[in-house]
Amino acid sequence: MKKIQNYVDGRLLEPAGGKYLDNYDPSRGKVYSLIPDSSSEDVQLAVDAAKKAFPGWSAKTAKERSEIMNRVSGLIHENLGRLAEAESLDNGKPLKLAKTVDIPRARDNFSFFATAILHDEDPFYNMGESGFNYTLRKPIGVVGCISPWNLPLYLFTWKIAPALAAGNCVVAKPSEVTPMTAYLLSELCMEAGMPPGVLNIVHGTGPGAGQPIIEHPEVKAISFTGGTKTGEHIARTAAPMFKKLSLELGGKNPNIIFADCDFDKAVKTSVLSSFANQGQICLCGSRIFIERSIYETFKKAFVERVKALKVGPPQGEDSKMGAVVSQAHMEKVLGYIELAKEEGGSILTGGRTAPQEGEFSGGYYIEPTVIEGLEYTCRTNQEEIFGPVVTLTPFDSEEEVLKMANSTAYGLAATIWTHNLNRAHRVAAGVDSGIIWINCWLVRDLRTLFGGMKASGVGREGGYEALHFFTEPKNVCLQF
Ligand code: TXE
Repeated sequence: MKKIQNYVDGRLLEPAGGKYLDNYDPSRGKVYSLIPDSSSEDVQLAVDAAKKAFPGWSAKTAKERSEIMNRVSGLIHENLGRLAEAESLDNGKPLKLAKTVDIPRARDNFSFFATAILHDEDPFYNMGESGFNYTLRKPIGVVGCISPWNLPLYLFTWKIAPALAAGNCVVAKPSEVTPMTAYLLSELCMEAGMPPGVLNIVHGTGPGAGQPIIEHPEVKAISFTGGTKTGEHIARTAAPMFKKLSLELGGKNPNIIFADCDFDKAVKTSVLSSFANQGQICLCGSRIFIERSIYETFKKAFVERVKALKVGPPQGEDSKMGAVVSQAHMEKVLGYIELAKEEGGSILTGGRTAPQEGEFSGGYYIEPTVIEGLEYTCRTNQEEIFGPVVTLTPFDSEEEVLKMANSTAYGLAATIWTHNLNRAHRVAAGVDSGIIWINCWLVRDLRTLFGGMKASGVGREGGYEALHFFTEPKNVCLQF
């Protein structure tokens, strides 16, 4: 049984307490590896290593850091197949998705920030006779990066790359549910010649290994992606210590479809935005609002396409959906489907587990599920399900759909389908979301800001937002 190890001070280490957790393959429902059940002792070793490495790493020029990070990016590319297989096995997502989205994006996260630091500019304000001001950005020091299980290496690197590029040293904890690719990345970092202690990866549970990171007095900033509840807890712990906080949390995203949309594209893309990664992407559009005049036509076309989605073993060539990430998550999602029925919803398709044959019979598979007939205020439409479940709701006016769309505690992403550009920009301005797509979904430019408002988080990731989060800027004013 493969034993994953921590990556501390440039070496692969057993957890100090010698304890391990089971790591499941969700497609078979079986334990296939073990992960360190690390504690504050392991976190202390990692913080000490990061502190020791910080002077050397922050003193390197942007070009020197860029070269090492580009080597990591190149090694991710060279190992793309192996990393994709590991990701698919660990998370349950289709292998094709890991190969075309997750791992290429992890590679690009490293190369993007490795080059962004070569082009970053800081303001200079000239006061003429009185002198001038310049912004001096310094890396923060030792920072904590904590990531979730839905896009494991994609989101893990989305945090550590800007942190490292900006000159910080990192203590990182991937989700205990999907630790494998972060472990494989540590081997690539060693191969790339990343100096010991610059990146440290401590595996374990939230309370066991995550909590010691967020409360450690020498970890000066925390970048977190995960559930809103955990985000609240991290904020409560870190805020009184005046740590910089970046929280990318849950979502309950509206997908707003006007009658004048590009109908075929809206249907096709909505299937993707509803069920990609088994609906386990914080950007998925789980509440579909359709202008009443096309409601029945859209519903028919959408449900037909959803019925055709094949749920199967992740390595299956024609599997469009794989397994959800864990037994606990499957039960959570199925619980919400039961709740939807109690709240008066009717299941148009799906609503059950999708049991597989043979070695995959123990896996966590759920049919893509479409529900209509619910009040926009009911729990099913207000709470994050984070699985292959969407609801359909008709609307009669822009005002009404904005009221419904903005009615949840969340404010992460939104999609708007219309050819009326005035309306597109008006609705984009009116919807409480930090990330908005018009006539498309999940089209990403890494230079753009990324993040949400309300219960979807605090701060923005992406581009220079991320780099600047991981620095302390000073204004220096000089008089002749
Ligand atoms: O996230 P958690 P989970 C949503 C989704 C999901 C819910 C919970 O609704 O059902 O969040 O998912 C670490 N101190 N999203 O349980 O618990 C934990 O070990 C420090 C949306 O996976 O938030 C893991 O590494 N760290 C999200 C990370 O936090 C702690 C994607 C996320 O775990 C900790 C995933 C603590 N006290 C889930 N407790 C998105 N926005 O993309 C936990 N952790």
